[in-house]
Amino acid sequence: MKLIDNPLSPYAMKVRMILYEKGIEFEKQETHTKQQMQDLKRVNPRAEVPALVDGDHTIYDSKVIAEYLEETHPEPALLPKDAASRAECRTLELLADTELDAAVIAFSMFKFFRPELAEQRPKELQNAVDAVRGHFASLDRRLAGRSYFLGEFSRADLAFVPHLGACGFLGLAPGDDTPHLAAWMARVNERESVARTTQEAIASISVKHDDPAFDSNHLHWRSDRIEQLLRIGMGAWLLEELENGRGFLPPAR
Ligand SMILES: N[C@@H](CCC(=O)N[C@@H](CS)C(=O)NCC(=O)O)C(=O)O
Repeated sequence: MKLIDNPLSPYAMKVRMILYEKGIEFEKQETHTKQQMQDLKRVNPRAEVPALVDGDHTIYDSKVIAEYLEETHPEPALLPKDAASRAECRTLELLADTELDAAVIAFSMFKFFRPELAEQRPKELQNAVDAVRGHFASLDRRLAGRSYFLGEFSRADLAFVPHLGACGFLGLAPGDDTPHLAAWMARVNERESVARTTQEAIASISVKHDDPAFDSNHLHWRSDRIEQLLRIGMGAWLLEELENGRGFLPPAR
């Protein structure tokens, strides 16, 4: 089995953690350069990581990969047993992959990718911070009285880890005002799968590549991330970015 990924992608991180949790042997094919991202298009027409190659089968989108791994390697189970809880688990994973990811990416524009925006657009920065904090508060309420999102550890926990971990990296970790979420974060960070994936992400930051795939002057924009920029008042900025070639959309079919 081969995972085509990048150790910094939250979606690839989720899949790596699932593979480690399930003890599945796999080969990593990391995409660090523009050429590798171009090559990825043959496997995933959206040219996004992660993608999984298992024999003759190619699977992409982290949720689809996660479902495939659950079906082919059911133990240890990362989905709850009953149908209603499974639905809740999938809904939480969707929330992490869509709205939470989009809120964190919008915030990261001010804190990481385009730091000059913080001074230029304080109102929009505040909107971006409020959106992330809104997620923290609602996740904190869900976790009250529970060790994990569904009581027992599940894929929902793994789906949230990379996005919330990124918040910490960006200087906005869940704190004392969201104690259940902060305690959950400390709990999941102790898992081997999470610690290992986080280490791999940190190690990859310092490695420099010629012609790097992820270039902060040429950013990938799609789906919910665009919706979030519109919501916080950055729609005109995004259009300018696309017009100036500082942003791009996934390839059309
Ligand atoms: N819905 C997809 C989203 C994957 C995605 O957005 N991947 C980003 C990295 S986080 C990517 O590969 N972007 C392409 C690029 O930056 O060129 C999934 O769940 O796998």
